[in-house]
Amino acid sequence: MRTTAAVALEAGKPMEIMEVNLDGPKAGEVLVEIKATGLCHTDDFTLSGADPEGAFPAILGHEGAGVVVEVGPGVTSLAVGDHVIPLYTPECRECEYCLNPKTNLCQAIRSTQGQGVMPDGTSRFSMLDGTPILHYMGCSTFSNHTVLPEIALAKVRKDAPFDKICYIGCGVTTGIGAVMNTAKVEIGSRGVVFGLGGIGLNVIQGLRLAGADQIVGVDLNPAKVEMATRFGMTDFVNPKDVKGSLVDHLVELTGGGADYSFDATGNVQVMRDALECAHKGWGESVIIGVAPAGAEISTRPFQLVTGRVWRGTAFGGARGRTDVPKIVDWYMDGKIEIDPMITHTMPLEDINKGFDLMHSGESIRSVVMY
Ligand code: NAD
Ligand code: AHE
Ligand code: ZN
Repeated sequence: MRTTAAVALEAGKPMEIMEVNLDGPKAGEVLVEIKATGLCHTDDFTLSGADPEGAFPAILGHEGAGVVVEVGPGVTSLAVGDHVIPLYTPECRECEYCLNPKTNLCQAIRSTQGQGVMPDGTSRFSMLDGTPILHYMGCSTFSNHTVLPEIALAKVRKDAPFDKICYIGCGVTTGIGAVMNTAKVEIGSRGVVFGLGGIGLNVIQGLRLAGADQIVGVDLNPAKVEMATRFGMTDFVNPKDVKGSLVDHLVELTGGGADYSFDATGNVQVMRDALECAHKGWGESVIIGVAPAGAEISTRPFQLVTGRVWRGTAFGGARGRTDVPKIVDWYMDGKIEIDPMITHTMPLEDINKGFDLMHSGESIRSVVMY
């Protein structure tokens, strides 16, 4: 079939909207019509050329929601008409990782996914002249139609709006999951969140759900304060306004240090500050942000010797086929809020403007509606 997609032809260039060829689903695969997709900073990171796994031409996008159009041979858990959310972290329920309760990092298709191809080693997308186009994070939601492995789709209820639940495909689940699944924050905790964007605001929402007593937000952009306060931030710190050490300031503000801190910026110096503002003896710092090729984190080992813990999280530690339908229920039941964070919507033709809004700091989440 033919479909319309935003194609990333090369790093650092705007995507181009074009008709592309899409082959039908092979064994174990599913053809999905994407109805809506969010724009995550990770898409921007890859488009910029900073992603060591970035390869072009590719169809980016990994925060979508849509409807099953066709299933390939052997698909048993999904049928035509089902509503689905693509999963960049699949859940095969069989691999060594899925069978270990300590991780959500299913590895069943990780190596081919990282190379931009389906598990059989080929791409379903091509240009009209036949040139192959790579998949991205196994999802490619910047295409109106896409093909995914069955294990990379969460089946969700049909009454949930696509233009909101697409955000559960990354940002919402990552932020709330980092608090609930990775940090396992206890009631009464003090948290510090660096970066009040599409992910950090969901960390804040998660901290409030977990019953944190203090939720400190740190961002260079004061325009983020209103939304962060709405979602539960109790104190705001703009590093530009702090005279002296940011870490010392945060330790003082939290009465000795954060029980839990989170980096949602992708900046390795911020990651260090996040670790070092954690409380001596027990503070835990969770890295969510994705850093550019070549970037490394560092701190004095003494920071860890004296009881701080540094950890990371992917997709908020969520097992997608199991957890994502539950998070959709939380949204539909009013336990979590999504709508205010979706500050802009646009047709696919304007997707590059959505990234401009991200760069200028005007948007929280932009959503493309097909
Ligand atoms: P975003 O652009 O919406 O938000 C980033 C925020 O960080 C902005 O508000 C910006 O002003 C702030 N910021 C930038 N530099 C800062 C600094 N030095 N100090 C304080 N604040 C600063 O991005 P997003 O979509 O929320 O993504 C955030 C990060 O999380 C990105 O690195 C993204 O790649 C990563 N991410 C990781 C996962 C995962 O599974 N680990 C999932 C989604 C996104
Ligand atoms: N390709 C990058 C790594 C990118 C990365 O860490 N991705 C996160 C999800 S970000 C979603 O917005 C993730 O899931 N990581 C685990 C994994 O297996 O990719 C690089 O540095 O090579
Ligand atoms: Zn993302």
